[in-house]
Amino acid sequence: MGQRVSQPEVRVLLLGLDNAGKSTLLYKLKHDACVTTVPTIGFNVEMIDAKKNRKNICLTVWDVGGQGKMREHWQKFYQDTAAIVFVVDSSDRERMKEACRELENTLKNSLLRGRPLILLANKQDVNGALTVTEIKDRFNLRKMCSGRDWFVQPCSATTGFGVEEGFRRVVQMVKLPSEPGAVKDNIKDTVHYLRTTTKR
Ligand SMILES: Nc1nc2c(ncn2[C@@H]2O[C@H](COP(=O)(O)OP(=O)(O)OP(=O)(O)O)[C@@H](O)[C@H]2O)c(=O)[nH]1
Ligand SMILES: [Mg+2]
Repeated sequence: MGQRVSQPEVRVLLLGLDNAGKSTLLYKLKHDACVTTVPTIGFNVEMIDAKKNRKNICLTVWDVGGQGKMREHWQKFYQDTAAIVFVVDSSDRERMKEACRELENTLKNSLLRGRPLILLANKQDVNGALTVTEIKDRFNLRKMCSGRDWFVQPCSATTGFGVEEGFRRVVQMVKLPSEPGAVKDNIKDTVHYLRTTTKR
């Protein structure tokens, strides 16, 4: 417990349309379990330990409901977000445009400027699911993500394929509070950042 207090903490926001598989992913990652989910009204949050640059860090992963009415509340979660994980149901071709529109809206918000995006192309176990290349094209990600790092990871939350790889990418791409350009979400980290960056 005491150890966790000194661990850098980074906030990761899990977004995507309803039924994309966000909650299934979160529980697969946290408990390596295939949990039967119900649509999320509100949010789930889990803390996940990881290592970056040989340091222990803690990812606080916020999984916010993706139904239409819930999307109005997404922006309340943007503050202090270090990375956005946007989950897409790759088998739902009919809702690709809707997913693309929601992602575009999200990335426009100034609170998320420059934050890395990891797009999880979920449900790859379903026959006929769009491939990573097709998803990159449909979302026009090169254009949509200019000015930020981005990556598309194929995965299946139910089989577990690609899930850990996806979150390893998140850890790689996220900036720790002590790094330039990182989110400064508490005074201790801000003081540490100023001390280390002004040292000659
Ligand atoms: N075949 C398959 N089904 C999946 C996968 N991931 C999730 N599902 C199923 O998709 C449905 C929706 O999953 P959830 O995790 O509840 O979706 P969500 O994104 O959290 O949805 P909201 O909470 O409404 O935003 C469930 O029936 C899951 O079992 C996957 O990789 N493959
Ligand atoms: Mg959910």
